[in-house]
Amino acid sequence: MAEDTEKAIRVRTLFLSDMHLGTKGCQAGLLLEFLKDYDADEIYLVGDIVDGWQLRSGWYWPQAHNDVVQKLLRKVRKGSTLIYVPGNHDEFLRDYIGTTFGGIEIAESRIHEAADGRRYLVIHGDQFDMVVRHAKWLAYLGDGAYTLALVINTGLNKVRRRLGLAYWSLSAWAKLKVKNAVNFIGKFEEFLAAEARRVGADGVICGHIHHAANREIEGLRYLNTGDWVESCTAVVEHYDGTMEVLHYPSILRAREAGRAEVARLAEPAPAGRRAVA
Ligand SMILES: [Mn+2]
Repeated sequence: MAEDTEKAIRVRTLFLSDMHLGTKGCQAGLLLEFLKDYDADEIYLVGDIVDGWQLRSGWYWPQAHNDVVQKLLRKVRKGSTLIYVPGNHDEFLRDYIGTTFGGIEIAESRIHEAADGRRYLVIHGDQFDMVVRHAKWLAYLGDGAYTLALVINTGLNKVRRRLGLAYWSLSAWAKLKVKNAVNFIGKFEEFLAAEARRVGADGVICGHIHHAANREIEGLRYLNTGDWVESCTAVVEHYDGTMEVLHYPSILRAREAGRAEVARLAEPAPAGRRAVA
C-alpha cells in the first residue's frame, strides 16, 4: 500500500468507535487499511477504542494493534485534530476528561458542528444503558427518575471499576436474549436521539451497540459508527456536511469488482463476440 497522503480519500471528519484494541475480536488489519485509505481534518474516537476490561484479564497486544495506534498518532502529527470520547471499555480514560495528551483531547462528549451548520452530539452511549434497560418503570416515575438513573449509571460503573468488577457487558447480554437485544437497539436509538434534542443539537453520533445506522428519528439525525469487531464501519462527514456510514468490506468488494471489470474490458474480446455495439 502506498503512503496515505498520495492516495487517501480526504473527508472533513471521521468518526470511529468500538475498535476493542487489546481483544482477539478486533479486526486491526482491516482497520489499518481503512486508516490508510481515509484521511480527515478532524477525527473523533467515539469510545471503546482500547478494551481496558479485556486487557485486565490477560495482556493481548499484537503488532497490528500497535500499528493502528501509530497510524492514528501519525495523522495527528500531520495535522489532524483528534478528540477521544471514552466509552465503557476504555473508561479508565474518564479520569482524564478535559486533558490533552500529545495533541489528543479527552472529552466526555462533544458538540460537533458540521460544514452545513448542523450540530451533532458526539457521545459513546453507554451512559444510557440503565435508562434503556429500565425504561418501562422509569417512565412511571417521571423525569426526575430518568435523570437519577443516568447519575446512578455513572456512579455504579465508577464503583465497579474501583472494585475491579467487570462492566455489564452489552454483547454478552444481547447474545443471551436476542429478542431483548432487538428491543434494546430500538430503545437505545430513541433515547440517544432524545438526548440530542435535550441538549439542543440536530442529531447524535454515537457507538456502543455495534450497530451502524444513519436514520431520522422524530426530526433528529441518528448516526451510529458501528464497530471494528464484526461490521467494520465508520461515519464520515464530507466537505459539504453530508454524513455517511461506510461499510468498509463493501467498499473493498466494490473496488475489487471494479478492478476485475477494468481487466475484463482491457482484454481483447474473442472474434465471435466482438460484433454488436
Ligand atoms: Mn461500549
